[in-house]
Amino acid sequence: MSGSTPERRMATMAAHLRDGEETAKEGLIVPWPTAGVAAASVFEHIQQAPEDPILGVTVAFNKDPSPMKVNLGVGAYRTEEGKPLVLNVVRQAEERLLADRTQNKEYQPITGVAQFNKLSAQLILGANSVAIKENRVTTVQALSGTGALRVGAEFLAKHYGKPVIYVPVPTWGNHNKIFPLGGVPVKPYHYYDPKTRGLDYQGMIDDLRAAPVGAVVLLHACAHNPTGVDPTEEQWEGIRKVIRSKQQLPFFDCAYQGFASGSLDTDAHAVRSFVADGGECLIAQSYAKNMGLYGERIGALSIVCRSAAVASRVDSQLKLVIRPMYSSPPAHGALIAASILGDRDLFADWTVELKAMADRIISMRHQLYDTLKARGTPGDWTHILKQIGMFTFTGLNPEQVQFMTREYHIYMTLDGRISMAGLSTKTIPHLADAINATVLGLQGQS
Ligand code: KET
Repeated sequence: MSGSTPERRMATMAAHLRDGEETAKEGLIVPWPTAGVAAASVFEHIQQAPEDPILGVTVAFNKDPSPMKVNLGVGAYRTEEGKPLVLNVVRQAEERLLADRTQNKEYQPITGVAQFNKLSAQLILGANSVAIKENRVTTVQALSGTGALRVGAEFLAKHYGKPVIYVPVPTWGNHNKIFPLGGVPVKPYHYYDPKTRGLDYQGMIDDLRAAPVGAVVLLHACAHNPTGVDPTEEQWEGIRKVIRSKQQLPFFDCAYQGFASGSLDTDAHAVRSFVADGGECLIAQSYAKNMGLYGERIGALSIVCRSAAVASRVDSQLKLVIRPMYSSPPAHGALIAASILGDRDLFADWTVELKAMADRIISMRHQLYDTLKARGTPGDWTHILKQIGMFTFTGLNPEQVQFMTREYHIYMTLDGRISMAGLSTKTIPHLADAINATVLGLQGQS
């Protein structure tokens, strides 16, 4: 109903309620709202919401009938044939679970599958982690990386004074929604320098120095999304020193362990350096990408504390955050991940499959770079080779992106990010043609 105001809606509802009282008195049962009253929805005022900037790209892609369409929007791995990949180790783990007749469908504990939690902490912190040995780490199963961030946010909102979280600019778009909705306002820190297409290290350090003592700082553990730009080991050391000197609280988002370098340990370097200094931090882990378990929604939140006693109390409070939110997490993804993490052979096979995915992405970087060079596309495209992880932050602007979608049916986020994992040897020439055309076309107009 256009022109519906809150006052008018209240009046309509009040009229419905009066009708209801009268018919109740008369002993009649009528559907609500009563017959004869023009049925206006109590939701009439609701506006159509825009699609999500990342997942909406897939929605648009699915509607496009063109046979040449390519989806480089969402960060989801595809094979050379452009198909989603279920890892062999995942299939094997599932077969074992299916064959195991002792498995049941009971509720999991509020914090999830205990073995999964233990193994997840070991994966990110290292099997010989001192913090784990001292029982200073509490880990809860989460609904993938997003759920881990959200539970972490609500925990901080409840128990960390008046929290504020500093996030890099740019960052994964959902950070800016998860934290405020979880009760933690977001503030920006400098991260990416569009001029160099690299890290604005000085800007980042200056902003962290200027941020309040005790502020929470969100750090991408590796393979920064969307830029693909990570600090060097030396720069991580500088960042760590500033954060610790200001008693700030690091919150690592680790959605791509293994995808940056191909090695699980190398990609855990930043997190481990912050834990090795004895200080505290939060870590959100996701198995969506590195085990290809996107739809299973499996991840973990770890909180590294100063003592076992504090960790135990933190754990008890995490339960109070989770119980009214979704009670307890689903079992299947956790059981798959725990089988892989806990079995020597499956774990070894997993690292091989993970490395193969990372290598294919790196090979896509080289092929795209070489093809643009061969086309003579104006511009310096070396950032395609230098950037790390699933994405290339191309530097293309929203008009160029829209042109490529309209004319070439190539789908990507408006910020010019492309998922390298969505490319194949077959689709690279098409993408290079599109980039070439948009760069030349817009240059021609200016
Ligand atoms: N953190 C980062 C940095 C991230 O890129 C993602 C997903 C997540 C967390 C959450 O993933 P989850 O599936 O909840 O474990 N990023 C891709 C998918 C998405 O936007 O949901 C993406 O950027 O395409």
